[in-house]
Amino acid sequence: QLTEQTATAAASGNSATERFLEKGVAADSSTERVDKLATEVIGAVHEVIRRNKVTYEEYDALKAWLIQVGLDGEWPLFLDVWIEHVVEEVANEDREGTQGSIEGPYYVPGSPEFQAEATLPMRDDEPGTPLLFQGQVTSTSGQPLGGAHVEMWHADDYGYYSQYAPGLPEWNLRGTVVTDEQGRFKIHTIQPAPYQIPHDGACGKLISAAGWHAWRPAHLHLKVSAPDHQLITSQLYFQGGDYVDNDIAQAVKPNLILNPTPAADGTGNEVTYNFVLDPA
Ligand code: MBD
Ligand code: FE
Repeated sequence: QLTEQTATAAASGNSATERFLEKGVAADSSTERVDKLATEVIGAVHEVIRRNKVTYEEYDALKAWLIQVGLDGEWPLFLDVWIEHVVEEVANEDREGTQGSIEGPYYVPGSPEFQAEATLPMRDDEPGTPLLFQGQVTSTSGQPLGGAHVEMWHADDYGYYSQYAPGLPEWNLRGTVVTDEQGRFKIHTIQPAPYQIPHDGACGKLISAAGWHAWRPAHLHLKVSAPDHQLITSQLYFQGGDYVDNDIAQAVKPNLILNPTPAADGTGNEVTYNFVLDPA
């Protein structure tokens, strides 16, 4: 019998921070670009302070809170929940193929690879409604993309991600499925539950102080890639699910909502969703 184990803000936050630092990020922005962006961001903050007559008490509270975000390892969480969706919007505004969404803080590259039809790694008694997620990957020119990689990762029925919560097998509910010659894939998994972001850390403190809620709708994360094509990072949601209209991370788009139907073989649900990749 599986028991619910709590993922503390500090534990999942520090894993996310470590993972991100390993990525080794370098933007080669010019001095002019850095000057412009930094000046505008700082100027926007000044503007908020003047307009709202921010007090020293509030300034000190902000300072303590910003320090705490770092100590809790919650910068990846904070940025991906409240900022990334606008970066994604700007980055992909010219795409003609399938729309995507934000990556979020819990992607891990290098998940186990499977051919065309596979069940994501999961526990023998993995709770949740079985879901068959199937489809085809093509290019915007209509060409089927065989050998494309469909990477999927998602939370379990309790809302926990492997490698960011204690007690889960390393690659639980994470896998890479390689499409067949016709670009087709079939992924057997379970439907994830809505996800409550950790609320015992600095981000949770902001949420309760502001009277917000901490929930994201149930979602599947995906990265779809093929040689000579632009990678799509996406998330898919479930029609009628809680928080689909009220995602704290503002990462839901109408085209990203699935409507699964009872599976032909009688076990759980199935849904078809196709990906169209822009040329690189
Ligand atoms: C998640 O699972 C997620 O996808 C995002 C964007 C932010 C926090 C947790
Ligand atoms: Fe997520």
